Amino acid sequence: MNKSPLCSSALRIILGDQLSEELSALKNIKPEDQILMMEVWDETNYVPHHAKKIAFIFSGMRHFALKLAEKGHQVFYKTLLADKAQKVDQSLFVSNNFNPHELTPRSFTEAVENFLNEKNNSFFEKIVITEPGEYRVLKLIQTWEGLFKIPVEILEDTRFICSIKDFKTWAGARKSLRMEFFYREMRKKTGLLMDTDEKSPLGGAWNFDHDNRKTPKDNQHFPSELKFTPDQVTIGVLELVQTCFSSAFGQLKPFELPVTREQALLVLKDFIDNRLPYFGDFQDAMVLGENQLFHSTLSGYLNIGFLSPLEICHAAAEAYQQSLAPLNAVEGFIRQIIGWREYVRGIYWLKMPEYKTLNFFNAKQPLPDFYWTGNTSMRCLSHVIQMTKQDAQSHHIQRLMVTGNFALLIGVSPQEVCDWYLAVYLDAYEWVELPNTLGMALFADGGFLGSKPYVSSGAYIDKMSNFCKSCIYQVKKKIGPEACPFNYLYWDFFIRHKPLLEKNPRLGIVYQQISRMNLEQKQMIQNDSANFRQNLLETQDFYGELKNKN
Ligand code: FAD
Ligand code: DLZ
Repeated sequence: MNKSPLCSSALRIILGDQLSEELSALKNIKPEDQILMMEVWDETNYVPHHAKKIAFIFSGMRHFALKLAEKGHQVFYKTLLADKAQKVDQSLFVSNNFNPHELTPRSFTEAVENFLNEKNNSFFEKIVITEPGEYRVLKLIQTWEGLFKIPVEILEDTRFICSIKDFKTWAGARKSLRMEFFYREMRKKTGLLMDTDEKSPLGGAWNFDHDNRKTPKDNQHFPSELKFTPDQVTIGVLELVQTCFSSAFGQLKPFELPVTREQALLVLKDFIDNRLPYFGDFQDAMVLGENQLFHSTLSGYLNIGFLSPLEICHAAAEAYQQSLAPLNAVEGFIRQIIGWREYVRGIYWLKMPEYKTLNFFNAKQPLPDFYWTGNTSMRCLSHVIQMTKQDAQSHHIQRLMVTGNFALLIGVSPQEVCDWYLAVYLDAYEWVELPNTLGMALFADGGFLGSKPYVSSGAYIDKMSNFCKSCIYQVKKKIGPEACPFNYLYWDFFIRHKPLLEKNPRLGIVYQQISRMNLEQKQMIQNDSANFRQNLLETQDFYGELKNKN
């Protein structure tokens, strides 16, 4: 777009998950440039976000705006209830104005338009923005040049190790896009945990997962979490969220999360010192009353921009060099970040927008209500959902093998499941949530991301957790009203989807076992499963219903 500006200043826009001073949209910023940040309604309700997530993002945004202003930048900020953006200074976030102007802009586009209208038509030479994390937002930004008649520069998000373009090149050259091969490329690229020849992995192997997956003992001690007392800025946000999102999912308080880079760095240090050494051993373990175990809980702080993936990985690698953490833990942890995290982002941008619509199993069951309430007699599900309501966090195996596993087994519509995950977790933005949910947990992409569906019977949950001991269902029973529903649902899943799955080479053993079942066994599995799904639709609680009948 050709435009001869009267002024040479740029409007630099920062989105709610771009809170990093290293952001490409802030590179080479000039004193006359202006920064715009916006709290807008449309971003708070495209899914019904957890109250803690909204507060975390708003408080993070406000603290970041103050930091940039303190550094001398001209920062303008639109709070949720204000009709226009105001220049940021210490007083802006002190009190809330709960009398919103009728015309409060609802979307990023409206808020930018309002801001531009306030200025002289030719005030800005261009808009500069870092590529967003969601396809939906990218499409919106791409309309701005036409709408506002001003050039819009969309810059690469250099917070990632692998650019979208480089991932496409990597993917284009191969038939199979397995994460493990991508991960090896990232190890070589970053030099993390590489031998002195820069080609071979430290310790002689790329992956030490066979040393992981232990179950904790009953008296296992888990380090307590770091907690932060809300300051005045956060208190203002909590008041706002309490007033405007009073029926939002999840507990807003206590709110003890880090809301600045400095606080997130303390969480990183705490993880490296106290959890990393055991991260590998207990990566897949689940324990009643515990949400974090030896996980880092860094995803939310990483995805919002407080921390960078490389600084986290270097801190972990340094702990290994100093003999403070074993290789299986450090390698496993680094793989999650430079492997899985970068890989799922690559898949998202490679496959959108079609990816979001995939439904390999044609699953249509609605999401059970108890995903929002936690009220179910299945102990594993009630534990994970209650913890999610409390913290807006849950570790990987809880998301994959409890809530994800169950949704896949009963055949919930992938789009409903994805919306739930996008809403309830602090770290959820579509670029990372969608491939994990639709691809990894639900196999709705038919095996593009994973080679077989991640489903399990109750035995796996029993092995990795202490949930089953206090559940009213019996994990050892396979059939009948007292049997753990995961048991018959597991076999029913494979029987129902035989035409789609039986040729999968990784499922040969499963279908051999099914072929050894007699007709009656199969019939019982299918009957119990059909009853279970029907009861879920009607009563939300299978066990209670059956007990009443018996
Ligand atoms: P740790 O176990 O300490 O792992 C370290 C870091 O590795 C994490 O902080 C995270 O940045 C990264 N990581 C680990 N696994 C993955 C993965 N599969 N994909 C991407 N990054 C990974 N992660 C999100 O960040 N946002 C999401 O919205 C999200 N949705 C998920 C939905 C489902 C159904 C599943 C199965 C997984 C999802 N994950 C998501 C991945 C993973 O569960 C979380 O990153 C992890 O639980 C965050 O906790 P943590 O920081 O303690 O992780
Ligand atoms: C998730 C979220 C919420 C709740 N609110 C805002 C907001 O008011 N302003 C903002 O800039 N971003 C918000 N976000 C994050 C965005 O919805 C979106 O996920 C990211 O910008 C990724 O494109």
